[in-house]
Amino acid sequence: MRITDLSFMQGYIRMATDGANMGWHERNGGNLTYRLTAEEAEAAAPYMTFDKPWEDIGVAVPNLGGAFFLATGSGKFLRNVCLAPQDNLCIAQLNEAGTQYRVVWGLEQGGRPTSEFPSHLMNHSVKFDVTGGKYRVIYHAHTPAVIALTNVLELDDIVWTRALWSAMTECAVVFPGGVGVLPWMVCGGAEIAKATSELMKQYDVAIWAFHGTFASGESFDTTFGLMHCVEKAADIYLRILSAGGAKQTMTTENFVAIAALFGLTLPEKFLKD
Ligand code: 2HA
Ligand code: ZN
Repeated sequence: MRITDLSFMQGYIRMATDGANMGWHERNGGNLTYRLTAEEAEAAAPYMTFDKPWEDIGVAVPNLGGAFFLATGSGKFLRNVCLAPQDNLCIAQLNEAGTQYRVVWGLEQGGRPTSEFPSHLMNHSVKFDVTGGKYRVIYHAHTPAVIALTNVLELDDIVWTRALWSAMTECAVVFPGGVGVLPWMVCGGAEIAKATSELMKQYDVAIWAFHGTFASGESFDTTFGLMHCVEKAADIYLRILSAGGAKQTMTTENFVAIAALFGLTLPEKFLKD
């Protein structure tokens, strides 16, 4: 038995590999964090050491005090995760106040958690509260169609949600809450962390202009599926624009019918033609 045989490790490694194969993780682009369950932390405990120093996170996430996160290493390539998880990933434990972390496993060649660790933790913190602890995954990817579309579509939640929903019938079912959009901001800092986590109070998806996508979910499967769906819809929408624009498209009535079929509540602000 190795730590990498544990199912949460396998799930993480598969998702990192799938994302890299999708073309979303050039070089060290993108990052993924997962909040372990108490049982998973216990199963991983024999492989952990507790001798590394505590480091400041830069933000405070008191509701996540004591939690363990599996995270990408800063500057590490998601493509390499499957070859050497112990060098490219780490498990970080938070202190009880949720202000500091220490690496308890991984990064065996040195390093620290992803530069977006403050963003990830603030988003985990918000999602922990709004989902009653159900959501465990935060995923950031450099999704090419979304990035391209941020150059041509107005950077507005309503404009983006309608565009993506109308690209493909499935979208309103996969992200009924819609998507939030941020203007370009410096990445890796507390500012973008705060702005993204504000969006995460209402959305599972945040678009970062000229940069990529942040997504959150309950499991590796649903979070990867969400990222995939958003990126595919953006790609379809770009093709529509490239073909000269839509001659006909889905209507508010169509979305209302989808919501009724699947028992979903779509926010009012997205239901205006
Ligand atoms: O991990 O994607 O936003 C590299 C990045 C920073
Ligand atoms: Zn990025």
